[in-house]
Amino acid sequence: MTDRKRHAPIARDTMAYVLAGGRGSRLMEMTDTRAKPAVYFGGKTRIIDFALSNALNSGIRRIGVATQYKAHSLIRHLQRGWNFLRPERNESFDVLPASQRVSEDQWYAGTADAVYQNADIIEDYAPKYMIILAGDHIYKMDYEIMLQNHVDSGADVTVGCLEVPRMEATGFGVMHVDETGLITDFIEKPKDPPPMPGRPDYALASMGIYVFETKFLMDQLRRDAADPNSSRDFGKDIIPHIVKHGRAQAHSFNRSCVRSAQETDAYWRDVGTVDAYWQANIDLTDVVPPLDIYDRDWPIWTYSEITPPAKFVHDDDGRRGMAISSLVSGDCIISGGALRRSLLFTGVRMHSYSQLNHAVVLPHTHIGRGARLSGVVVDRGVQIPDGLVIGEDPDLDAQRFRRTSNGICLVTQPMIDRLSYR
Ligand code: ADQ
Ligand code: ADP
Repeated sequence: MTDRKRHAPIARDTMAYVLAGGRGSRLMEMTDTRAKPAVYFGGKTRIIDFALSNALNSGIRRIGVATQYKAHSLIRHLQRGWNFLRPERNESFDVLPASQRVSEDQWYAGTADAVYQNADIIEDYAPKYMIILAGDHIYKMDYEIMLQNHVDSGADVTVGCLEVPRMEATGFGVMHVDETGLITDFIEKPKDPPPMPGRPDYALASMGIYVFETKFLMDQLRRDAADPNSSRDFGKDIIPHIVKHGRAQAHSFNRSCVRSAQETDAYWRDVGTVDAYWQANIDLTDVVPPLDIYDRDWPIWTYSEITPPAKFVHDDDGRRGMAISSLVSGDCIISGGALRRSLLFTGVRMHSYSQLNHAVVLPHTHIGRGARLSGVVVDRGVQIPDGLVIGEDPDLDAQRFRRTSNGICLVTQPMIDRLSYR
């Protein structure tokens, strides 16, 4: 890392607590076997690596990850890639599966409960501050700036927020703030989101990121746990309660988003649908993508297999192995196939005369001879049969695969297996 960062003690006195238990059901079959934070993104990384890398790059050295839904793949990834923080250096990395630690018949009821059930572990580490994060968004943010903002304002809680088009705000917590940034009202997932003053088409949305002093947070969680009407959720219960009875401050993502020289916009994506997932991956094939994953000042850490280089086999018999405007990961062999505007994760094999166009192909997938795929997301390990065509006949695609209203097809192995029975 360069000298862009100076690690002030405030980050070292903070624990990042990443909520990674949700399924992300709008990603359809991609989250049948893994939680959304474990979904592959960008060629080498998984979605959760962004929040974890932000924490690490911000100077935070205590991290807890609460898992629940289909956590095996996520836990394996965390153990392989994120287990380097060391207790002897006052660092810690804890994977905290819902394990009925408080009551024997309960999973994490909601996001607040996912913290409350591990209160003893957190209090044992005694960090002065807690930053609560969601493990399912793609963005680069310096949390240290938000932590400093929290300390400076003396608020009870600081909520990360961004401006979103008003009609897209129905899936968020939406807030009103006064001219000092004090949150005066907070509505979780409003049907008709209130606009920002002077900007009728925009609403101020919560990113689901919160900073608290640990002691205050624990007091709130205990109070909430005693309330039989609470759903034990930050967005539904904890934050609205503090807005009403205490001081909640908004912190704009724009103030602490990390941009490299090439990035122009503050980039934040909830890649929660097949369309959004496909688009955010394909965006990386732009000449100047809105998200710079090559920024050496803000590396996205991950576990990655050790792989041989990608290989392109191009021969004189007209079998052309080539990639145009594409990202190709290690251990891919493009043997006489061609890809354009596509992203291949590790270990993809493309055989002769196959073609990929605007394709996102997850690890260890085989693209059979002469297959032609465009506008697709192909799940891990799928064996695409020789000659299969996707993206040219909408009706046929919709019968065979998970086709979105934008015409993107999600392809999984069970869908391919069903083809051979027809
Ligand atoms: P949602 O997007 O609906 O709203 P939610 O389902 O509460 O998010 O999940 C937040 C995070 O917690 C996700 O990373 C999810 O994986 C995880 N999670 C969910 N349930 C969990 C559980 N029981 N145990 C452990 N982890 C769990 C929230 C806020 C909104 C805000 C949006 C921003 O409530 O106010 O606008 O995030 O995306
Ligand atoms: P096709 O793509 O024509 O169906 P193959 O996938 O068998 O055929 O590969 C053709 C060529 O690609 C091989 O002769 C070899 O040069 C290269 N190749 C295929 N697999 C590997 C591999 N595992 N390691 C190195 N080179 C490989």
